[in-house]
Amino acid sequence: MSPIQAPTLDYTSETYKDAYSRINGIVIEGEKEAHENYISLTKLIPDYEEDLLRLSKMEARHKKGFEACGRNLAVSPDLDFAERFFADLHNNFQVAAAEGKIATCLVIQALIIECFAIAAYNIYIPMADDFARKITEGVVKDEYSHLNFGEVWLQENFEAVKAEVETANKENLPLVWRMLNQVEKDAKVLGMDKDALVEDFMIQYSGALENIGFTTREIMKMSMHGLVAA
Ligand code: PL3
Ligand code: FE2
Ligand code: FE2
Ligand code: FE2
Repeated sequence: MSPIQAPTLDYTSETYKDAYSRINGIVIEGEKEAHENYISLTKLIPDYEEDLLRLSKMEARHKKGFEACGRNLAVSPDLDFAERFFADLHNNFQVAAAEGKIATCLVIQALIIECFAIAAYNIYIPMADDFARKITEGVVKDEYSHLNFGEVWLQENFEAVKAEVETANKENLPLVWRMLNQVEKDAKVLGMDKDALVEDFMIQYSGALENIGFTTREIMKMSMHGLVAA
């Protein structure tokens, strides 16, 4: 159907389905944790409770959409793998939430995880089967609005939270790099290139830091902290 679809991908092959079981598990778990994280944030930012609940509902819908993508290919998502994949980021979010660190929570969920999702979904869309492509196109539009929520709050509170954002970046960006290395092989089977993922992530993420108020010089320095672990 789609002229840009790679002709070499066989969505019914065991190789494709095996890789898809882990990637599909990751996105299902990622959407589930995003749903929970936005609910946790309602306690920390009660002024935005209504918005945050709306975001959390979108995440629950995304999860359902990706579950359908797996079912459509007769793949069972590997959720145990996915839980381990997110464990460190998830733990950092929960520690920050317990300490009332709003900026850290927003850096982890609304900036890092959403930029990771936007990059992954954008790279996946041209390679996806017809069913998953339609679902993912709808999802990625929502993810931009989640990123925007974080940008706006952090920008409005920039002077007060600047140092906390820098620390959260330093502690969490290296985790994303490790996660990218962990999915590289499976992503390749789905027709997704790691360099393209990294590039798209960095474009989204540095754009977000710029919107929040960081200078180009500061953004370069903050990006280096991620690369250290690569
Ligand atoms: C937030 O709304 C969602 C969080 C999901 C995180 C997704 C990370 C995906 C990394 C794996 C790369 C392959 C993507 C394939 C898309 C189906
Ligand atoms: Fe989502
Ligand atoms: Fe999201
Ligand atoms: Fe430094």
